[in-house]
Amino acid sequence: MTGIEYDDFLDPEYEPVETDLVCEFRLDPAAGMSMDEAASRVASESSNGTWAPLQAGEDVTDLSAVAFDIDADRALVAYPAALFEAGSLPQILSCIAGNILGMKAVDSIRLMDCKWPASLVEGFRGPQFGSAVRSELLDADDRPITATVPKPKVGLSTDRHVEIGREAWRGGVDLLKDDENLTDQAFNPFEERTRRSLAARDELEDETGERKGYLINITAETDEMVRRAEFVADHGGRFVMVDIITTGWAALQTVREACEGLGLAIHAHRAMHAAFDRLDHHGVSMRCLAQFARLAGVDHIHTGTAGLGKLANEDTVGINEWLRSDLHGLNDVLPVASGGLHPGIVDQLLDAVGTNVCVQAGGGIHGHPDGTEAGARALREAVEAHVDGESLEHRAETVPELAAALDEWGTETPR
Ligand code: RUB
Ligand code: MG
Repeated sequence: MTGIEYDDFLDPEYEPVETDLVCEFRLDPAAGMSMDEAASRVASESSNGTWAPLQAGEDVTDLSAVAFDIDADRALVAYPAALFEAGSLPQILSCIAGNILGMKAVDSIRLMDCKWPASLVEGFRGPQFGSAVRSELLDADDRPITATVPKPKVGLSTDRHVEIGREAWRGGVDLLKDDENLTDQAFNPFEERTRRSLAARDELEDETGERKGYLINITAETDEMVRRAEFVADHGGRFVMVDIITTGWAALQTVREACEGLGLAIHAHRAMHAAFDRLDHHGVSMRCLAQFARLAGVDHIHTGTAGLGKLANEDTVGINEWLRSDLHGLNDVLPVASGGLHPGIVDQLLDAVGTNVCVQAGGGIHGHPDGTEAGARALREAVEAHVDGESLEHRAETVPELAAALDEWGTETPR
C-alpha cells in the first residue's frame, strides 16, 4: 500500500472474517455529509486514517478498518485484529470509542454493540467466578441472590453500619454491599469497617447456617485498591466492590489480576455510566460497557431493573442475555438489578430478568416500616415466593414483614 484514501474505508461488499472486531455504530452525519461518508470517516479515524488522504509509502502494515453495512442510521465497521493490543482495554477503547466520538463529521455517534473475535477475548482474564458465585461463595444456587446497601449511603458510623449489616443478614439477605460514596472516610474508616463487618458476617453465618458475603467498596487509586483488596483477603473476605467507570478500565484490570491470587470475586458498581449511555444517539451503550467489564473480569455487574426501578436503564434484558452468552469460553457475569427496588416489584422484575441474577435493594429494605431486619425478610420471602411460583399476596398471608412492605409500597415502581 502506498497511499491511504477515504474510499479505502468503505466497502459495501465486505464480508467480515472471523478475526475481525465488528462494531455497530449509530450515526447522525453532520450537515452536507452522507451516511456513507460519515461511516467511512468513522472507520478511518478509528483505525489508520486521518482527515486528509495520506502518502503512506512502504513499510506500513495495512490496518484499515472498513465500513461495510450501512442501513438507515446504523453502520457496521470491521477492524483487523492486528490493530489491537489484546488484553488492553485502554488501547482498544482509544480506537473504537476514541476520537470518533468528537469528530465534527458527525453530529452524534454512539457505539452500540461489539462482536469480539477469539484472538482479542483470549487476551483478557474474564470473570474468575461469574454466576458460579451463587454456589461457590454463597448458598443461592437455586434462587436469585439477595443484597442490600445500608442507607443513608454516607454518614453512618462504623457501629451503626455493622449493626445494620447484622440485621440485614439476619433478615435473610445474602450480600451486604457498601454504597458507592462510602470508601475510607473519617466517620466510617475502611479498615475498621472491614474488620468488624467480616467478624459480624462470621457470626451471622453461624447463626443462620448460610454463607453470607460483604461487598466492600475498595474503590480508590489503583495501588491503594490492590492494597485494600489484600486487606480484605487477609481478613477473610470473599468479595470486593469496585466502582468500575469512575475507577477506570486499566485500574480494573489491575485489580482483577490481584483478585486472582486472592480468590476474591469482584462486584462491579457502575456510577457515571449514564455519562456514556444515557443519550440513545450518542456515547457508548451500556451493552458495550458491560462487554468491557466482562473482558476485564468482573463477576457481578449492575445492569438496571428493566424499567422497574428509580433509574433510567437501557435494555436490561438484552444486556443480561449477552452477559450469559458464550464468549469464546470466558465465564459469564451475574447481572445485578438495583436502584429503587422493593419487595412489591420483585415478581415483575424476576419475570423480566429471570432468576440467574442478584436483586439488590437499599431504600426498599431500610425504609421498611419495621426496620432493616423486617425489610430484608420481606425481600428474601418475595424472591423465594417467585421461585416457588407463589404470588406475593399469598406469601404475605403468612409473612407479616412482606405484608407490611406491600402495604407500604404496593407493587408500584418508584420515581
Ligand atoms: C441502590 C443504590 C445503587 C443504585 C445504582 O439503592 O444505592 O447505587 O441502585 O444502581 P436504592 P444501578 O435501592 O435505595 O435505590 O447501577 O443499577 O443503576
Ligand atoms: Mg448507591
